[in-house]
Amino acid sequence: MNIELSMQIKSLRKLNGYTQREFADLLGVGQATVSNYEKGIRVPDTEKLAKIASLFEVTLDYLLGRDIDSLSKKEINTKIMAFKSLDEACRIFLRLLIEGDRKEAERLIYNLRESKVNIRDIYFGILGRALKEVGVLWERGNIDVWKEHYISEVVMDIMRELKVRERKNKNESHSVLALTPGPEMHNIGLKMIADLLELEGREVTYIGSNVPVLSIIKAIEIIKPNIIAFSVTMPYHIEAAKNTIAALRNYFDNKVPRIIVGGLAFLNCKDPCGETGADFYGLSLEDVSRAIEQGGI
Ligand code: B12
Repeated sequence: MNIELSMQIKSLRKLNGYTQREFADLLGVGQATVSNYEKGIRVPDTEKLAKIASLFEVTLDYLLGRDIDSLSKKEINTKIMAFKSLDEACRIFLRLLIEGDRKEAERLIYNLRESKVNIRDIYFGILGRALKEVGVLWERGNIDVWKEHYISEVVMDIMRELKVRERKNKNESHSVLALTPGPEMHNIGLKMIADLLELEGREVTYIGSNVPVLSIIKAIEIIKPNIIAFSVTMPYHIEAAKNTIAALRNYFDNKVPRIIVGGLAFLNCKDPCGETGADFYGLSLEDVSRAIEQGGI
């Protein structure tokens, strides 16, 4: 697939967080010109192309969409060692998957890990970021739902394989139960956190989505976790988190393990703990680690 210059400009501008006006000011052109670049109505001249490439710290080849299309598979693998940034690796990974070249996409990730790129960076900086970009492409109608599902599945397979290849630290001091409440299906972000906690040496029981409350209670009685991590993505599933947490509090009374909630759903929520009845709200792996340290029943 040949991603056009217009799409590259639009996607780089968005990924770098500029509005059309801000970007136009940086380039020294009017907003209408940027809009025309992005619609493919107008093509930047060579001077502007060079300026755009340098603003986004990409090569001209990359901007013109030639980077991948002109590279052979072998060249892609060699290039992996010389990535300028995780961002570039992420784009190549996503492009391979959109083109349906799963093998190369997988190889890219495993090669990165073998060349000692940190697993946390691979999870959040490449796989997670690629998924977020998939969300943008899906929203814009640039990729179909099946492709979104397919890419999520490939990402989960890669995560499993990466985890199997890792050596875990031995420090099984705290245990974590991780789940998404009720019908919340977005569970990859939480699985990433769960995997990394496990590799740090925590004992993690990840039970994913759609687990009935009675079964969560049974799990808690058996596992006795120090902390329970809930991930919510859809704002309308905050209610499911709230009901589940209320049921746990009701059943265990004051002996319920500490609870942390996180995920995209809380982005515009002023008081995630108040809304759900959780003890902590977090954005990241570090927030969960901090909550574990503060934890205790
Ligand atoms: C993959 C995906 C799916 C997959 C999920 C597969 C799976 N097993 O997870 C499938 C196809 C099932 C799906 C379904 C739907 N999806 Co969807 N999906 C996505 C997508 C593309 C990626 C999600 C992802 O994994 N992101 C990467 C991870 C790493 O990010 P994350 O989840 O935010 O997690 C990070 C943080 O939030 C945080 N975090 C997460 N959990 C927790 C927990 C704690 C305790 C802490 C401390 C931190 C924390 O840490 C993580 C790492 O940084 C997003 C786009 C996006 N922007 O994310 C859309 C997106 C979330 N989906 C969306 C929608 C609308 C849906 C559907 C309603 C429609 C549809 N597309 O079919 C359904 C709803 C299903 C349901 N019942 O829940 C919208 C949501 C918009 C909104 N907020 O209202 C998005 C944003 C797409 C979009 N651009 O519109 N989806």
